[in-house]
Amino acid sequence: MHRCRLVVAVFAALLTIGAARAQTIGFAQVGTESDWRTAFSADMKAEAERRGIHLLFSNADNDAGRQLQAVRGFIAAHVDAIVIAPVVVTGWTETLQAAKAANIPVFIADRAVDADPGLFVARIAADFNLEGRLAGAWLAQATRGNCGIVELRGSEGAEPTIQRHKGFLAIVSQFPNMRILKSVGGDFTSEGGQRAMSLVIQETDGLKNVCAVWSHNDNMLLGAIKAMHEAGLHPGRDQLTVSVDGVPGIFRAMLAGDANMSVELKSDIGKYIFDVVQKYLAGKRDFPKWVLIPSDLHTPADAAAMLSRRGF
Ligand code: GZL
Repeated sequence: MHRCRLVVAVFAALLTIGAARAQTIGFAQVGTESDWRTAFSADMKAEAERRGIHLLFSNADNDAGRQLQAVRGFIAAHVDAIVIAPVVVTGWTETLQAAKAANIPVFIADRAVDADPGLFVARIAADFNLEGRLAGAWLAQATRGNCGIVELRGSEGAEPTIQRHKGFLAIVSQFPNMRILKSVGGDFTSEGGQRAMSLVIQETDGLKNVCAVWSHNDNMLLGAIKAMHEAGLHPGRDQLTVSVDGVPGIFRAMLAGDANMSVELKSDIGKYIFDVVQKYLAGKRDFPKWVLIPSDLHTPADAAAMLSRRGF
C-alpha cells in the first residue's frame, strides 16, 4: 500500500510541475502594416504576459514565405501551440500537416486559411464579409442608392480583402445607380492608400463623378484623405468615406469632418484567442470552427466617445 501511495504522490507532483511549466506558444503575425495590426500585436503580447505564457512572436512583414518559415521554426522548437494570423489564405496545407504530424495544435486568428479545417483547432476572427455589407448598406442609405465609388483594396489574397470586397458588392450591386468606378490596391498601408488615391485623382480629373471612397481599412483611407487634401478636394463632404478597423486616426478624421463611417474591428482579442488555446491544452475539445468576434459601425456621432472610451 505504501508503494502505491508513493507512485500516486510522484505522479501528482509531475502533473503539478507540468501544469506549472510556462506554456510556450508561437505566434506568427502578419506585420506592422496598420495601426490596427500594431494594437493587435501589443494586445497579444500583454495578454500572454498576464497569463504567464512564453510567447515566441514572429513578424512576417507582410511576406507569406517568411511567415511559413516562422511556423516551421515553431514546429522545430516543439512549442505547445501555434497561433497564426495568415498573411494570405493560400499555401498553408503542407505546413499545417507538418504541425499536425508533430502533434502541435494550430489556431487561426484574425484572418483565414484556404486549407482543410481539420488541420487547425479553431479560427478566432471577425466576419469580414459582414463588415463589407455594413459599409455597403450605410453608403446605400446615405446616397439613396446613387453613387459612383472608388474602392481601395487591401493586400491581394488576404481574407479581409476578399471578403470585404464580396460583402460590399453583395449590397451595392442591388442598386442600379451604385457602381465601383475604380478599384485600386493599397496593401492596407497609409502610404499605399495615398499612392492609390493620387493615381485615381489624376485618372478621374479630380474625382469627377466620384461620390464616395470605400477603403478596406482605415489606414489606407487616412492616406487617401491626405492625397485628396493635397489636390484641394474635400473628403467627408464632397466624397463620403466608408472604411473598417475603427483606429484612433479615423475618429480624429471624423471629428475634423474628413471621414464619415468606420466599422470597428476589435483589436483586443488576445483574451479570446488564449482562452481557446489554453482550454484546448487543458483538454477541452468541443470548439466551434469559427469563434466569431463582433463588429460595430461608428460615425462622427460617437467618434469622441470612441476616442475617450478606448483610452487613446
Ligand atoms: C482584419 C485584418 C486587417 C485589418 C487591417 O482582421 O487582418 O489587416 O483590417 C490589417 O488594418 O492590415
